[in-house]
Amino acid sequence: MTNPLYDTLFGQHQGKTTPFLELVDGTIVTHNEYLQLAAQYAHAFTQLGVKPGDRVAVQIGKSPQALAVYAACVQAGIVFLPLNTAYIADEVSYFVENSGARVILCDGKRSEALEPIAQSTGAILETMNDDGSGSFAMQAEVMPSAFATIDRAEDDLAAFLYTSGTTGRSKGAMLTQGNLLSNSKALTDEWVFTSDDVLLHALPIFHTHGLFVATNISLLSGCKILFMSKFDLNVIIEQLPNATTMMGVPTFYTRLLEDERFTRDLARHMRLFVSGSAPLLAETHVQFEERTGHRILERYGMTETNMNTSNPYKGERRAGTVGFPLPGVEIKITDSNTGATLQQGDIGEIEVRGPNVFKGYWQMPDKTAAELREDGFFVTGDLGQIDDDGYLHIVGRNKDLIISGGYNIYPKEIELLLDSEEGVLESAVVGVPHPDFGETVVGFLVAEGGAQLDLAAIKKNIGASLARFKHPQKLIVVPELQRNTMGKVQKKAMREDYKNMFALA
Ligand code: MCA
Ligand code: AMP
Repeated sequence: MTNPLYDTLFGQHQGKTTPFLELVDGTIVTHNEYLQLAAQYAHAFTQLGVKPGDRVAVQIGKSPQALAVYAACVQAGIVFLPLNTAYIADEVSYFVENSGARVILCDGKRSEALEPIAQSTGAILETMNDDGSGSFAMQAEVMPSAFATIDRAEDDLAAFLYTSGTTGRSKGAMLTQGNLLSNSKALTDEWVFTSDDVLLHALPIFHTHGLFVATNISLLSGCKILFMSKFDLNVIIEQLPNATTMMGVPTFYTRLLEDERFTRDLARHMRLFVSGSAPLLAETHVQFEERTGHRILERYGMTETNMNTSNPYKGERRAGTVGFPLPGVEIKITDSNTGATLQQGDIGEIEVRGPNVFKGYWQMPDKTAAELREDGFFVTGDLGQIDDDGYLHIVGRNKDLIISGGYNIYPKEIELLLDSEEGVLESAVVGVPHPDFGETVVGFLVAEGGAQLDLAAIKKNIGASLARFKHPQKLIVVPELQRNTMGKVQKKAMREDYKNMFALA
């Protein structure tokens, strides 16, 4: 094989007029149409001077064309770097600079904001709008609809996905062709995906869940995707009877359960509901089964590792657990301080090893060495326990991270902004339970002696540097931050004290 990822996922569909994407308005994009578009895009990138191994930063809305950019990068050996569409220019600037991206592909509406980044980094700015139009499409449409696939090996990079650190700046997780391929094979088998399936796809395609898990499995199995631009409850309810499978973050499932139109009958044709990216409450699992008769299959993954574990398709799907290691994946529970493997049943750091585990962080050898051991085990920062039957339970996090509606938010990034506000002595940003997003952001501020803090002004100021989903839902002034005897801020205790502030709202 010349390009294992392309040949296995995409190339197998060459020339086939089978449906790949079905849009909400009934439009069908066949596998062949999709691959022809991707080939034109691969030519367009090549024409722009992008070489195999170069990075292309992509911040565009979800569309068939956007998904074809992913295929084009794989076919041309380019490293695909998708970015959350909510990121503002400051945030994008870092990713482009750090990755050395050759091209920034953005929505036409964003080009003015991103142009200075292109100028300062020397990247080429091209546009692609939600309907696929834009400067990039104009160059691509005159290109041939076949492209000679670039040779790649399993160890070559396919994508960079940025993930934040608890202390420093975001890190580019380098994912290889082999990482993506091994995981899509394992998941397709484990979850028994076939070409008869129809996957309801409402996740964004700039993260592992919607991009690699959902899309790669669909490509490998040849199943059709009901392709929605975003999660819209009305559209989901309308389309569910046409689907056999769905993947979502827990917020998808709690929103469905809140709607009385979501009935057993509506879910009658479904074969499988998968949840991940954030903890699914055991009560949601139970309520879902009571309402529909289906047990949600919960799995556990990370940007750096793709999927690690999954509840079984055939065996018992156990609420509050993330199941067993996928084939080829090893999990161990270790002492966070010493790294020593703990006894079965003990709580400790979850470590993972396997073909799914990334190659390291882009140009950050120290950070890579700190998290990826020489023996191949990756230290996840999640705390877990393996029960007597071998199910993995995630019991907490050994990293300061908030997961809101499946999006990761790093408190440190917000604290640094709050601390630099006038009159603020120090701050602590904490994730408190939220009925819709699972967790949400609350900032605690300590004022400098006697200062009166203008919370509205602070909110506005810090908001200018942060994507909307990271904005604190509330800022609270406190006389001091809770600390232990070592002086460490006690976020767990603060979370506990404020755990009902949104639940009761
Ligand atoms: C949108 N908003 C949010 C979030 N999403 N605020 C906090 N947390 C969020 N997740 C805000 C917007 O900024 C906006 O604020 C307002 O909500 C409405 O925006 P809208 O786009 O209409 O929101 P929504 O459609 O209700 O979106 C909620 C959502 C979405 C459907 C839960 O966030 C989503 O699709 N999440 C999935 C994320 C995901 O794919 N994660 C996988 C990561 P304002 O009104 O103030 O402007 S991959 C991963 O974690 C690992 C590998 C794994 O295991 O999968
Ligand atoms: P990310 O950095 O976006 O890849 O997020 C990965 C993190 O999401 C993991 O380290 C976990 O903390 C969390 N996560 C993913 N799936 C689950 C799950 N099923 N249950 C609990 N946490 C999860």
